[in-house]
Amino acid sequence: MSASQSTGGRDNKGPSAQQPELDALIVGAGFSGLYMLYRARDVLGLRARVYETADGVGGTWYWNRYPGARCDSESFYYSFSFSEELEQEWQWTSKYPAQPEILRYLEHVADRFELRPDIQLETRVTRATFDEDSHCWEVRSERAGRVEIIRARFLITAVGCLSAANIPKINGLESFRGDWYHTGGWPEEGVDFSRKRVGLIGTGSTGIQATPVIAAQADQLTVFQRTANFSVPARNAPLVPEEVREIKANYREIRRMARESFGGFPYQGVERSALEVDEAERQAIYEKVWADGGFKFMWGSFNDLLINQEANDTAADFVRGKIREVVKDPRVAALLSPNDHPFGSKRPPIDTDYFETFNRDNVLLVDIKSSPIVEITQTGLRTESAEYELDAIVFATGFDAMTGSLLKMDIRGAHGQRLEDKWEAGPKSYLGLQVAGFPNLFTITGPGSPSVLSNMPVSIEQHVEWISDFIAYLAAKGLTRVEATVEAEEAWVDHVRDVASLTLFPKANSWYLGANIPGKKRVFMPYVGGVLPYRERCDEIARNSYEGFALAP
Ligand code: NA7
Repeated sequence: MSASQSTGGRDNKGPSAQQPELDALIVGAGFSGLYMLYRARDVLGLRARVYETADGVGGTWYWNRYPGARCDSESFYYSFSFSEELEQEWQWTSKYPAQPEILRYLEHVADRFELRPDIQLETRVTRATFDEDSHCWEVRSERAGRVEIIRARFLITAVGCLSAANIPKINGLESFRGDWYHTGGWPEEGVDFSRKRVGLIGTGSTGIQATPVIAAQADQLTVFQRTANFSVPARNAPLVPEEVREIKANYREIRRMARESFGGFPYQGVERSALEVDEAERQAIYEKVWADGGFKFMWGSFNDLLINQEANDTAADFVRGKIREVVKDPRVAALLSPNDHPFGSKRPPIDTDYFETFNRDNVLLVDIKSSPIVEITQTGLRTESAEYELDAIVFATGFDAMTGSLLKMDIRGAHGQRLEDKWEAGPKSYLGLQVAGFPNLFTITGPGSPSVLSNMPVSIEQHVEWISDFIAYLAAKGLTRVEATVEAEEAWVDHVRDVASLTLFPKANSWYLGANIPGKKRVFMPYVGGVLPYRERCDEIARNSYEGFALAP
């Protein structure tokens, strides 16, 4: 099947029906973009290309090189499942892989499947416009100061959910004489904090990972905390040969379990409420999962922590108790104890010695909720009540999650509608895969899909495979235009909201809701209905001749 046949090329109608240079333009070279390219090019035989802003592949794992950057999911399931050879030949070295190891893995994937010739690095998409005459996307990009324009039948975004850095606007930053960094754009050569007084703003997963590592290196670390966060010990450890053998022998079953689970993790969830056991048993269960470490504290303890406030309180109390046990200064322990959101309603960090770090003499915790930051000065940072001398500032302040990286591309759909306008009141999407009014655009792990609430590679593979199957279906039928209907989109958006409202998630000011970005509409963006039900719904839609999509020749 030739490429032009494969997407039903319209071949004879003059300039308005001009053939696109590409069948698929994929934006982003992280997990999603690499696999999408492989499927589009090597499985479907399409003319496909990846554009990537960075000068290397890796996406999130290219950019997030901050000290302590590590995956919160275990290596053996935070990885691709599509190639058994890849599974068998790659050696993970630790339970929770550090950033350099994941980056090496993704570089290996790019090399192994010879993806690099079709990946154009240092290329930033600056506008994408749908051309109704040719049913193509006209994509404008910049590379080394030069503007390029290319036409593609399908535009597939693989831009990640946490890629648009949130650097808070704080007066005086430009006057700061020291160095400052955002964790999501860390210098490739690293940063040496020895003999430095470092200020770190933000106590999400990133700040919690970075704090112990920076504290061990710097002269002084001051952590500026706006909201105290729950965190569970990771209990990271090297993988021993026996474990590796066991994992490699059981990969098919591991992958099946992950795909058929709620969150994309290859573990059985538990079927018991935190309220159906007595206090002694509950504490014993929490102690066990706390000792095991990681996300197991959430899914391996009780099944109602995210839907029942009373159940949740038992987990929150347990974690607060642990913070008091670990942190020697009761005043600091109290400040580190979250009290304004349910456990797990913000993305739960997992850590290595986070709370312990506040027992160090060179670490200071500053509460910027009661005394907010006023300005950054030439020599440090000033809050309402004190001034701090700093040589370097680290912004661990997160991302304009889920929508930020999509909106940055200035996507314009049918009739010139801008995605930014369409999403003014919050993102709307059918299945998190397509947006009504934006034909031939597919959004891998877009808002409205499980994405950030799941083990990402599982959700990424599901999306990539579903999109590939859809494109193959369109090609087989000679169709060149596909668009989610407004009705299907509205129904899905309602469903996403309704399911979220059954949970405790909306009670937190989290980035899931856009609450971290001033002015962003408060809408719960990911789909909380679970990886398996979501997959089943997507598959059912495909079986029903892609109901909810309008298809045209
Ligand atoms: P997060 O989870 O969004 O955390 C950002 C942190 O920065 C959080 O503590 C915020 O406090 C704080 N923050 C954000 N803006 C400000 C301002 N303006 N002033 C002070 N403090 C601020 O980002 P991460 O990078 O840690 O993690 C992102 C995801 O990456 C993570 O969930 C994993 O999925 C991987 P707040 O809580 O909003 O009061």
